[in-house]
Amino acid sequence: MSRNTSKLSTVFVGLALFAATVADVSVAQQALVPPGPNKLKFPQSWDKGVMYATVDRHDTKQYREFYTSAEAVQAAKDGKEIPNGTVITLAAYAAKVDADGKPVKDANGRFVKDKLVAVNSMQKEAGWGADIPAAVRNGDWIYQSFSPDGQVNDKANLTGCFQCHLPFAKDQYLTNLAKLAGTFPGAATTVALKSGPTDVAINGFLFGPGAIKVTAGQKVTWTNADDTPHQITVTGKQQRSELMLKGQSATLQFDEAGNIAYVCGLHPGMKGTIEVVAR
Ligand code: HEC
Ligand SMILES: [Cu+2]
Repeated sequence: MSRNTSKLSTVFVGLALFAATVADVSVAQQALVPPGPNKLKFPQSWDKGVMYATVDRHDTKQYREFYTSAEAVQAAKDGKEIPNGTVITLAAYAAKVDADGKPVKDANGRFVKDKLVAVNSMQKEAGWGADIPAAVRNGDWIYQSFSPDGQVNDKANLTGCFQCHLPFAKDQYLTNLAKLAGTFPGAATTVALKSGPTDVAINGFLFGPGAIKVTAGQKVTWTNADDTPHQITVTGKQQRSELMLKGQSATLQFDEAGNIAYVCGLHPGMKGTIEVVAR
């Protein structure tokens, strides 16, 4: 009896976690974390820290740099908890584009930075998570978004920051812990992509092919060849894949005939469709 009860409660906790990680509009609209100023202050001299990674955002035509302290890098390398007092800053730049609006690439095939458009920061201090609703809490990390001149962006959806970073709980809520630790597979590591009728590659922030057709009951497998994590999120349903880091695959099964639209839960501008035909 008691064994059954504890099994059941595990299921409920699992479900609650799942529901909380779905970056679903209705949840976001509840404004669990109010926008506007909070304990996190503008990270002065953010660009004096260690720049530990950069990302080309093909979906939003941005170039991003990540900064933090030498202490945080060392903790990640040692497999330890990132210390309280850590500030991690994401500097988002518009990518330089050509006359057709396509991002210009440098000699290494990487985006070239243009104007700084936002400074997003996550910081951790003992007890800071206590104010955050349990459904979205990220340990003691809190978030804020600033304009380049250090003003709080009071339109920023701070609940969204917590929701998107929550699935990375086992990586201390960082989407890039392996980059911080220096263990991330380098650009030279190529990912083998399958091209069967139910395989979708993720490459350069695009689903390839973007539209596929499967039979009800079939499974679709996505494989991530990008340096950035991705996650399949079916629009209008609570169906969502595991996170995929570079080289990882995830599978979802579609049992009912109909048209499925999906996005990447981490990069909602990435879109794909699946036509599920009856058996
Ligand atoms: C739609 C999902 C999503 C939302 C919403 C989101 N992030 Fe992130 N965040 C990411 C992803 C994915 C990365 C990895 C870099 C990239 O792809 O741009 C990232 C990286 C970061 C990093 C660098 C550290 C790390 O995790 O690697 C910081 C700092 C950060 N985000 C802060 C914020 C703040 C502040 C907000 C809210 C204003 C926010 N994020 C909202 C998905 C999200
Ligand atoms: Cu993605």
